[in-house]
Amino acid sequence: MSGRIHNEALRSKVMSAPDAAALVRNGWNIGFSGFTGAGYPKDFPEALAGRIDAAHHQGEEFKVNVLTGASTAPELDGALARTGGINFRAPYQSDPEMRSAINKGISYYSDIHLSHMGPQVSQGFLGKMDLAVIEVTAITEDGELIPSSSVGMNRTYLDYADKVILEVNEWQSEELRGMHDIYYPIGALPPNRVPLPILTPSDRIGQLTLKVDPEKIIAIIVTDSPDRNTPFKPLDHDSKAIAGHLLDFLSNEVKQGRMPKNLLPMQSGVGNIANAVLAGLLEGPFENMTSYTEVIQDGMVDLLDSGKMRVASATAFSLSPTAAERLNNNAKDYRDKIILRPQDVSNHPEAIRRMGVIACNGMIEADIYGNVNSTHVMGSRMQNGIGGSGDFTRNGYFSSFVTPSTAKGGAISCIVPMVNHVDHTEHDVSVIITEQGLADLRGLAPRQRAKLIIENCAHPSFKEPLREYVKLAEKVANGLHTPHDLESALSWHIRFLKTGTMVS
Ligand code: 0RQ
Repeated sequence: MSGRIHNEALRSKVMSAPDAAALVRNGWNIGFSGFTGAGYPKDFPEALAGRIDAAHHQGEEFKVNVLTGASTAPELDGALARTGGINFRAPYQSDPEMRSAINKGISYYSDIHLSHMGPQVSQGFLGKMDLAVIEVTAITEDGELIPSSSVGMNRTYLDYADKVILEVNEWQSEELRGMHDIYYPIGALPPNRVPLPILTPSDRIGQLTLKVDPEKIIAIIVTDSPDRNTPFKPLDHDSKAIAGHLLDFLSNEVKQGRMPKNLLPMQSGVGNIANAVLAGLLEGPFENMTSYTEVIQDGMVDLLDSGKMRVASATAFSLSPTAAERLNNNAKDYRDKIILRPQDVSNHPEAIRRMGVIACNGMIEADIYGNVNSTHVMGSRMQNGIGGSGDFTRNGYFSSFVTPSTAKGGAISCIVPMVNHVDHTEHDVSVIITEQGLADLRGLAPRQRAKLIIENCAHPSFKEPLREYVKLAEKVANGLHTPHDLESALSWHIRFLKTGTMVS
């Protein structure tokens, strides 16, 4: 019996993962904990996958809808997608098996802004929630839940699901207790919504635990497995160059008096480049920084350790194995520096706009006018999803997008005449950065932006073809505000699909 279940009555609900999976019915809408590979249930999803496989072998229909906070791990998205038993998935995912099921048309996928997910579930837009499966660190004597390494959608799923299965994960440090801030009033629906009283990233406004109606708990599983925790790639030339351009830009903003010396709260997306930007900040001149973001990566833990960053507010960790170990062993030392909140608070437009958050996210491609595609490859294939990038981009003080200027060994230009899909429109994008340089688009009209993006950000081997495109577009377009040649605007993508390269 786990020493982490302090409530007497709930101890009788402990069972094996396969026994818990046997309680699930075909067609259920299931809300799982988990955000960027942290705090997802470790054993139940594999057991459910076994149940789905067994049903399929018997020739029975068995599919479920899988809702999460954001991306999870092979043990959840991978295991369930492999069965072909995911009918519908939302929101952000990044698992190769899940991606394949989406792109083969086996699973429907709805790519919802992460801050919208809570309200949409509460409003019933995604249907009735049958089950919540939530990883926790421990259960208190009075039956409240100590969250684990992510909070994500847990408050909403626990409130709205008919039934609840808990995974008590003994791998998670018990000293995470005290790091969370769960604000309940924000779950109110219109016309009863309330203001979000966060004025600075360090503000604590809620309680330390999640509430659950004990009557809803149908099973408790005890686990002891680590989060996904993938190592970051060593910093390469491109990511260092991109980080350098952003840091120079921020220094200049301070010099111009447009930002305080300690900057404004930083948001940084997932991935190696985002981590490189954080590493750059470690070397940079800024002190006393804060972060209001959704994920805490290694670079941010380093900034907290160095004292350069005072506080980081997020909804989840996304750490390498070494950083996860460091955090797990010293969790209590981070309690006054790290706050984990539900994702409808960490990504709330009101807080992001009020505090003037600096947004920095990865992208697949940008076009010459500043529209950004974060999600689609060659028009139709889903890569991961929009995640929280839209929450921060639309509402931040300014928004930057980063990418190497080319992909697939130089065959693809990440600066194109027209994006093959738009996630962030030209109206929301302030700055585009590649290893080549930075284009500050603020205050510019489309044709002025095009010149800057091509000259500052495109790879040298694609600069001339982009200039040629602009010349042609200005000749044939039906207007000179955002000139396009509609016949060839997507020809670079078509060429890649036909020949394997955008190079003509
Ligand atoms: O493909 O894996 O087959 O090699 O896209 O690209 O360069 O490894 O970059 O890991 O930083 O991801 C936009 C996907 C960038 C990510 C995206 C191919 C490339 C590779 C990945 P392979 P890289 P990253 C915070 C905010 C949206 C969500 C977000 C993302 C693969 O940043 O998902 O920002 N962002 N959330 O080869 C075709 C191009 C390409 C391309 C790259 N132009 N055309 N393929 N690739 N550029 C987090 C959350 O919200 C939870």
